Amino acid sequence: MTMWMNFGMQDCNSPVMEELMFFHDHSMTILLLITSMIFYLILSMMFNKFTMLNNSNKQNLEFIWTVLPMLMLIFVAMPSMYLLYLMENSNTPLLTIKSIGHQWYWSYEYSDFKNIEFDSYMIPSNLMNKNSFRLLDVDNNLILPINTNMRMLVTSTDVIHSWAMPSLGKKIDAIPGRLNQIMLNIKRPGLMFGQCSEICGANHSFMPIVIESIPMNFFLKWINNFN
Ligand SMILES: [Cu+2]
Repeated sequence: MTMWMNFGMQDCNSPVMEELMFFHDHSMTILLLITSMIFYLILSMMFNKFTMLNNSNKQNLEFIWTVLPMLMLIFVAMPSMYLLYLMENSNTPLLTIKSIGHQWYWSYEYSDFKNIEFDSYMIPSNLMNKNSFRLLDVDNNLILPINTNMRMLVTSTDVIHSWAMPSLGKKIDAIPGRLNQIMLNIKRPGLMFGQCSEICGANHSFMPIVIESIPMNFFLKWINNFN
């Protein structure tokens, strides 16, 4: 049932994505009210014979129907601006991860530790397990701790890619010769799926991103046992 309720979208896994979802519901509510009112007005104008001659030169009426839509736009614009700044917000990160786009796979570096870097390739259909997610699973997941402020530095070695993770509300371009920064904070343990979001070449569809979020003590164990 949940799958149908959220139209196949993944559940929110970060505070920012949760706010984005609230904003979506808020603006859709306003949109629905406006649309139904317009629909009603169109119908009523089609089916009555009023000439509306009395509506010309009515200053008060014109003032109201100018100011009301303005107020509605402000009620949409204010939370939108707030979210725009919230998404760019950066606070002191405890961990930095570098994500590098290649044609056509991602590689990750944990620069806070020694020699922790790996490539993350999609698992092709002929090598899938029965429980694999087709075109989404990778051989090496990006392992991240939960409830931790993290900084992701995104770049590319060849063409422009885009690192995107819908359930965290994150999408940032990976541009050769440039480091883009994005802040991550994951709320709960789980698997999250994303894809490259910039048409980057023949195998653009086949360079997915998988985050596996785990509690900090497990993360530290994973770091210690990495070789
Ligand atoms: Cu790409």
